Amino acid sequence: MGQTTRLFIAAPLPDGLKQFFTEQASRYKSDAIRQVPTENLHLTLYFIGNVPASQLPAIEDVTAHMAQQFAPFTLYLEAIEPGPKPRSPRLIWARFKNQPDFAQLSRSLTQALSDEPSLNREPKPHVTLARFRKDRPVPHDLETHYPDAPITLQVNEIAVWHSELGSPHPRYCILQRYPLTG
Ligand code: 2AM
Repeated sequence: MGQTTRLFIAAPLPDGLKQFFTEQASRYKSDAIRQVPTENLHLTLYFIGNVPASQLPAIEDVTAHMAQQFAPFTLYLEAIEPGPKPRSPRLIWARFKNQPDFAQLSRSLTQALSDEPSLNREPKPHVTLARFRKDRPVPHDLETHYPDAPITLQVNEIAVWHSELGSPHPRYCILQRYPLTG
C-alpha cells in the first residue's frame, strides 16, 4: 500500500477545558485506568485509521468542504462517567448533551469518509478522558459526576489529526484546522 498514515477528525478543545477535564479524570486514578494526556484531549468526530498517505489531500478536501456546511455550535456537558453505555464501558468520558448539529456533522463525515457508513448509530458527543487497561480487571462501581454549573464547549472548528501509536500514549498532531463557516 506504500506509505500509510493514521488519521482521525476531531474538534480541538480550549486549554481551560482540557485542564478541567484533566482534573476531573484524576478522580478516577487507579492501576486499571490510563488517563489521556492533557494535550491529547479532543472532541471525537470520526476515526479514519491507517490509509495510504496519498489519500491525505482528498481527506483534507472533504473536511474543508464539511466545515463550510456547518455553523459553529455549542455543546453542554451532561456528565463525566464510564462509557460508552449501555455497552460494557471501556473508558471514562465527558459526555455532552445530544445536539442536532453535532449529530449531523458526525453523520456527514461518516457518510463522506466511510466505505460502509453505519448511519443507524447515534453518535455521542464526547471527550475520552481515560481508557481502561486491557491487562487489568475491568473496574466496577465507578461514579458518575454531574457538573455543578453549566460547562459548555463552543465548537468553532474541526481538524484533521495525525496519530502515531506509542506507549504509554499515542502522539497526536493537528495537520490542518478548518473553521466552521456554514
Ligand atoms: P474515542 O476517544 O471515542 O475512542 C483517536 O483515537 C480518535 O479516534 C479518538 O477520538 C477515538 O475515539 C477515535 N476512534 C474511533 N474508533 C477508533 C478505533 N477503532 N481506534 C482508535 N481510535 C478510534
